[in-house]
Amino acid sequence: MKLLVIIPTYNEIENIEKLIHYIFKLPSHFDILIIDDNSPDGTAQIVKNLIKTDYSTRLHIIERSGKLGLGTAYILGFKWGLERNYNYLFEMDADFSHNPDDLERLIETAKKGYDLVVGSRYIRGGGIEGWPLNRWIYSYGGSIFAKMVTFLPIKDTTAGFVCYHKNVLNKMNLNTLNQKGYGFQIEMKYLAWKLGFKLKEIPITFKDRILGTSKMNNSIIYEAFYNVVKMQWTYLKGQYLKNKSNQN
Ligand SMILES: Nc1nc2c(ncn2[C@@H]2O[C@H](COP(=O)(O)OP(=O)(O)O)[C@@H](O)[C@H]2O)c(=O)[nH]1
Ligand SMILES: [Mg+2]
Repeated sequence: MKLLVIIPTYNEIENIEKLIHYIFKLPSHFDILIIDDNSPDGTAQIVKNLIKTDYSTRLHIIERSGKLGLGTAYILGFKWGLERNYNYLFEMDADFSHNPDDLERLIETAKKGYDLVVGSRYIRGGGIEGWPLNRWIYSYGGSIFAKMVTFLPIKDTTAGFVCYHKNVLNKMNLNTLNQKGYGFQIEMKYLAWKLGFKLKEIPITFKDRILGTSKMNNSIIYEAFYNVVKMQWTYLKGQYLKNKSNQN
């Protein structure tokens, strides 16, 4: 069984090497794909050195010319992984907010027969450490808002620590998913649900980054609110799945 962890990076030089070593020491055999957007701090060079010296078969990098956003980075990563027949593909941040040990719990749960497993901050047993109140309100408020508008049966709709069975991604028309940040995360779960896949949340503790800086900004949050409404509206008009799913 082939497992691929996709990690978008923008200025993660303090985190990336340690994270890669950590993941490769886990009991399961994960491969890693880094999508770097020409980080000015030289993140890509660190990864390329590691590919040369230690991990030529398991570690991969795609370099883009500039900061093009999280959503498009993941879509590129999904396509890359599907072409290479990975069975399960993971989304994960580079900054240790997501505990790499939880990758094992995600895959364990997926193997029980779930198509999409979400590492969830907002179910019993999950949580967030180190976020200021306003950050928490945006995130939790956004999650509740998305649930209220769409009825999506997921508590942490903006979660970014996710395991997908390849069938889920194959069924999606990835080219039509053009949202950023939070909006992208909500839509991935919404579409998987509407396509009839089995979803499951498991509790995780999300820790705010210790090193490096956040790339989140208000425009990404506002866009997500607007797009949730638009998504549900298009669905109710009967046009959503036609555009967003593959016919095959
Ligand atoms: N390739 C790429 N990675 C990004 C971009 N924006 C954020 N990231 C990465 O996405 C992950 C989450 O971003 P982060 O700044 O930690 O967001 P936060 O945790 O919500 O504050 C980190 O691994 C970032 O390096 C981007 O535009 N391009
Ligand atoms: Mg982060």
